[in-house]
Amino acid sequence: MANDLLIYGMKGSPFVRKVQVLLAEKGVPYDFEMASPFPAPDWLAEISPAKRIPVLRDRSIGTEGVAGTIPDSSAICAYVERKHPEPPMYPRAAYDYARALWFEEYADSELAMRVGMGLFRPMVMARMFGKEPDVATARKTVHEQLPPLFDYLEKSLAGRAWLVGDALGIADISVATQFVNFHHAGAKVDAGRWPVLAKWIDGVLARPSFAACIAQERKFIPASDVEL
Ligand SMILES: N[C@@H](CCC(=O)N[C@@H](CS)C(=O)NCC(=O)O)C(=O)O
Repeated sequence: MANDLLIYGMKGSPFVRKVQVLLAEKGVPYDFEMASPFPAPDWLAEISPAKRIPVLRDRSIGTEGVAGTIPDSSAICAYVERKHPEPPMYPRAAYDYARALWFEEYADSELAMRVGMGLFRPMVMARMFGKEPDVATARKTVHEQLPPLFDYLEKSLAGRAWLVGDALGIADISVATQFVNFHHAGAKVDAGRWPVLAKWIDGVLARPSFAACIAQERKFIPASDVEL
């Protein structure tokens, strides 16, 4: 029997993984259908006007066309939280709730732009599309673009187990999923310079929810041997 929830997307996308991890943490089963936005076929553009992945379909609402679909990982995660509230992945208290949304937005924009365009595309996607990796761009991203963001995350995590509140939540998932792509590109957070961040990344990515995604992705994203 098909599950109610169906994710359209590609494994390896940090936004697709964000949704997969949230569902896994909640123990919600889902189906997965491969959909590439490079370029988006007409049926995908219809349900994803921005021509991006992931898109969620809730089959209990609609099984064809736009009915029952929601584009955008943030909208999808918020929907899943309402539909499956336990365990909560968004803090209850107003201020913590807003802080969690801020970290989600920061990860999805600032961090994603640098890791995605400056590292994952030049290193991993270049190889996938049969091109030479652009190591110079990747090194500039790792050594010049990302350190100020790592400084901010190091400061935000000081003395805490999680980015917001006292349990893993949407803030941690959104930020950590970007570090999976960072690792796929062959980069490593310098634990001497950012000890708190490096430890937090190791802990979050070791959770079964993330570990299962990473193991699947490793099958088609070979480890990089280029020193960044
Ligand atoms: N804000 C969107 C971003 C999704 C996104 O950018 N996905 C990438 C794949 S990782 C995509 O579909 N890119 C298509 C393109 O750049 O044309 C979300 O959170 O879902």
